[in-house]
Amino acid sequence: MRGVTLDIFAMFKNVLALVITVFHVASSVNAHGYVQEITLGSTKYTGYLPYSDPYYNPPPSRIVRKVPGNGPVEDLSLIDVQCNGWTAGGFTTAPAPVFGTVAAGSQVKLNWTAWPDSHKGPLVTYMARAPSDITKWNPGTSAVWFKVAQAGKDSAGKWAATDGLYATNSVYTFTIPPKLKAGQYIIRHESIALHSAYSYPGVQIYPSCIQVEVTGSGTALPTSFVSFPGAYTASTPGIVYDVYTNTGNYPIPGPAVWTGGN
Ligand SMILES: *[C@@H]1O[C@H](CO)[C@@H](O)[C@H](O)[C@H]1NC(C)=O
Ligand SMILES: [Cu+2]
Repeated sequence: MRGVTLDIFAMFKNVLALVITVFHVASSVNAHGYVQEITLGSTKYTGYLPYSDPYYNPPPSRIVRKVPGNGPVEDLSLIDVQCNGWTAGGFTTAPAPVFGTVAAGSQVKLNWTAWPDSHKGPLVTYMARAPSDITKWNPGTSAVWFKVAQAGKDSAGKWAATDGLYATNSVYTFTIPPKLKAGQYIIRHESIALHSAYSYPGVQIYPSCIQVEVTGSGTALPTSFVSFPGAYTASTPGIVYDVYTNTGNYPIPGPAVWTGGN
């Protein structure tokens, strides 16, 4: 009799654990996000889809480096912050097998999955020039990144990652610097969510690395670079920020945008 009672109790515990797990997975699917589609000039590319691509054999060839899911990177000291990895879960990102083509000076459109309203913050975009075949290049901790675009909080208090995306069907647009020298580049685009950023750790980084070949006759290259990890630390302006009470300007983290000799 006593044994039966214990078994029922154990069963109840297992069911409860399952319910909690399913709920947790379901809620994390609803939250967060990633770039699901990229338009380079007029050509559309499907992004890396973390909830379906890994289940195909062979996996589809994407121009976006693989990501573990739709979750954030919170430890700014890890390589995870570069192209979205999950070291703690055994997931490291890697070069993608192919790249897209885009002319210098043309527009890049980045289509985000539904972005939660609580995740207010900026959208920031960097590039890094590949010294060799981009499908084999890992920048590691080298300082190779320069900022090409950023959008934070406007004077009306509207945020790029929420209000901005809601106004454009979740598509963020930036321009490849018109005079940028031709070659292969990684575009590192990120959403920085500030809902827990009142102290560090707390800020949530959602990076995405897109491989492109830039064409054109430009000759310009920047002269100063940052690294990921490295560019952001707990003391970088804009990494710790109370989004609920701070009605002033928001300092977007990282260096100034490279104007590309425009
Ligand atoms: C964004 O991508 C999704 C998935 O491919 C697509 O259904 C949606 O129409 C795209 N949005 C825009 C504005 O192109
Ligand atoms: Cu989230």
